[in-house]
Amino acid sequence: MIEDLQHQIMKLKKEKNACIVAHHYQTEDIQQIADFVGDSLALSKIAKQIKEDMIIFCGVKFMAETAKILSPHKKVILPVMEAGCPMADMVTPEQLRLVKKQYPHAEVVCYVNSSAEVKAESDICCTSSNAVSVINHLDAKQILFVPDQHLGAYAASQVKDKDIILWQGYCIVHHQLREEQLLHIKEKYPNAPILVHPECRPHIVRHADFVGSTAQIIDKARSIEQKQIIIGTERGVLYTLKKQNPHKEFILLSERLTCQNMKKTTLEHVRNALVNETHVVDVDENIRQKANRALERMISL
Ligand code: CIZ
Ligand code: SF4
Repeated sequence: MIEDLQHQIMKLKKEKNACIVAHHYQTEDIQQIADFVGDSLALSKIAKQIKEDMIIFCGVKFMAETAKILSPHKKVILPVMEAGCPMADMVTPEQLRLVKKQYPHAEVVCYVNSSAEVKAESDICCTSSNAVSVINHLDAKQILFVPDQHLGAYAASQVKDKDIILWQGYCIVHHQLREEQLLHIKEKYPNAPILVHPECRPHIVRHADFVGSTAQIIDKARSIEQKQIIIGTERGVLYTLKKQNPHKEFILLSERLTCQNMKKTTLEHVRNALVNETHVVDVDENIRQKANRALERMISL
């Protein structure tokens, strides 16, 4: 059944001249049929380069929107419109405009996990792989970082001479990790290095041997000699980790590391997306141009 659907999708994809991209947090059966699997930075760059006219974006809404902002002439399809990101919803353009007034000299750095409207209000975007270098690149001494307080705090711990004002957003998946859980696992696997995502809270990041985006965690795991590795990010990364490192064991910090929004997309949805060309992601042209400036400024670094 899964194979039948996957086969059907591969056929439709060719007929429609479509490209399927998937984030590392998608289910395994989706990652298997994707032309590209990556973190949000890699997927934004890929979306710009692909030759096909249509992009089927298996991820959450802000990611498909980012692809549309960068590739306005392509048809970008999000198979499930309700696949959102609660963190992205934790900042609205109205709220951001108000807070910007309080800090007129600050530059606004916006994590890509945000709406097109919020990106349009920002000076530059960043992802979890480049937040530190983006901040270091800016001349401003004061930075307003939205919406992830944990990625912002992690970046602040890595840069000098900058006053970083944090928004109070967070990822509902990574935020729930408890220090006691981590200490318990660390006791059980004392020699296993701990690799975590910067969306985790500081009391988790403090114990980590490595902090990075999904793609950076995957790269790091390949170069580690130990056979057991502890992972502090969404379970979808386990697919690539296991595929690339068949002789290593990956221990997830918590069984609850599942992003329900990332898991909304099924193979049936992808098939229907190709057949019906739904749901088309569109961004108002005025917003798109402003958001594009913030994204392109990041990409050009
Ligand atoms: O949504 C997330 O948590 C992202 C964008 C993770 C990543 O590192 O790609
Ligand atoms: Fe949003 Fe967290 Fe899910 Fe990423 S893992 S899409 S930040 S809720």
